[in-house]
Amino acid sequence: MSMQRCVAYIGKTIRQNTRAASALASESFAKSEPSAPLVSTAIPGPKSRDLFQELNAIQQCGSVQFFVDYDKSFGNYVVDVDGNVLLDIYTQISSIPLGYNHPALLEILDDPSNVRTFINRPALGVYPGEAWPNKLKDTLLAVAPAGHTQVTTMACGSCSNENAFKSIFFWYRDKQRGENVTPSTKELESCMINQFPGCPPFTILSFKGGFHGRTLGVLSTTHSKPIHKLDVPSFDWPIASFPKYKYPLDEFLRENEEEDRRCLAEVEESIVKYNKNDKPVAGIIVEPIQAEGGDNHASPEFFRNLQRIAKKYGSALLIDEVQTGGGPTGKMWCHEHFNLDYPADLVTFSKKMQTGGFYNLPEFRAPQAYRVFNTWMGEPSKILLLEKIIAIIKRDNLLQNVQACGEKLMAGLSDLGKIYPQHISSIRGLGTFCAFDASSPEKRDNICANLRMQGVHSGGCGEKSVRLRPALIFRPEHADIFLDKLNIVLKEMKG
Ligand code: PSZ
Repeated sequence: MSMQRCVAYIGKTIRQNTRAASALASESFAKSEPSAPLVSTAIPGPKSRDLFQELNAIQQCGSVQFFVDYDKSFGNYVVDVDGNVLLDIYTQISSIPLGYNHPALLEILDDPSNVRTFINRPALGVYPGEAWPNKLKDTLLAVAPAGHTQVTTMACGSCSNENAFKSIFFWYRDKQRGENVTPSTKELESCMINQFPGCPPFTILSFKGGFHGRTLGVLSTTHSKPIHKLDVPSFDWPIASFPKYKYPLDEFLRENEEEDRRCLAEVEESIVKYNKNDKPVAGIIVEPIQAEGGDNHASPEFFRNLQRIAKKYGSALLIDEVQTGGGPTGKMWCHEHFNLDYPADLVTFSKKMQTGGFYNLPEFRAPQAYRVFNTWMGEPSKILLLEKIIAIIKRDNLLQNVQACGEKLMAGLSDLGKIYPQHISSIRGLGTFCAFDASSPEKRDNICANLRMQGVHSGGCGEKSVRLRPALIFRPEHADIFLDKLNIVLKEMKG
């Protein structure tokens, strides 16, 4: 056998063995999972309600839906403390890629050196461990969006966006400074009392319906619900309309293209206006699919043109992949569906990626140390989880699985939309990142509540949408269960 053929043969054998191992792993995984939902009490049940009283005495916990038994939850099923077994298509607000108690993740703790990573939490910006550069290369950089070689970890989605904004502002100010990047004494003094020129009036353009977090800076770019913003001072930063499409998309091509043009014109007008008023638009932040705001999609053309506008006016483009990143749209990064002319300047992530953080092009690297910094700056044990998660995504072809399940979900939802047009409409999705609209906010809440009593835990978003955020290990048989239960709920619905 020639060397070349020998290498090809070994490669093939490894691939076959890996596929066999993967099939076995998925089979035994499926066997350990409950085969169907089972609801035996109201949800929240009596135990959840008792625990609620206990917690409520300590903190405001009005957002708690039910208490979870994390020992019993497995795979795609979350089990509550009252023993109800729910097919979870909301997965901790879209944050657990491999479901509950995945054996590969549990195995991580069998290795003593991993245990040490869990207990010795470093201040990563000053004392990273020996393995840290390689771990970043093997995980976050191995799955980086094309063109990205720089990554900084952070604790959560909000603080990733906060620090991405700061990186944009540093970049923008240094562009203005030109050759002489040394700040003046006046700048250094005025920044200490929140004044110009040390604190320049730079702005970030965001979109109506966008959600980028709740901390004080990014909250100025969050516009999904008044309750997030009420009573909190905000920056006067530009806000443009995000497309609101008519569905099905192929029936409303002309209208939706016109909608793209309307929104992009608003973006451009806002930039011109703010730039003229000495509030330069240093950056634009956008979700590839507006999630909290109602699963609002925009076309690849919209995003390509948005990037062209950003370039034209010298503003950075920050794509917030906190909810869309990590595979639920069938690609690791949702904006990879858009075929942009250039890499996005910055891409933020958290949720399914286990750690918060952001990718940035080299020119967006903070110009001095300690300018993007905090005590923990991420968490190495989360990278151990991410390392395994990425390996399982590859081993089990989970992105292909997401695409196949997404097609099944969309086909099933479209069928239900035809049977119950009075109840559900505007069915939309990419991969398993799917949603549909109910006929009113109350009806949406009813659908989610009734689905839960049927054993399916879903989530709402926007004004009247139901969103699906299953784990990447959600399989076609889970899609069947969900569609079957939704059919029961819609059949029983009045009005
Ligand atoms: O109600 C809330 O605070 C929720 S419910 C879902 C989220 C927040 N998502 C968080 C999120 C996001 O979806 C996008 C697109 N960008 C930023 C964030 C903020 O992330 P965290 O919550 O980790 O700070």
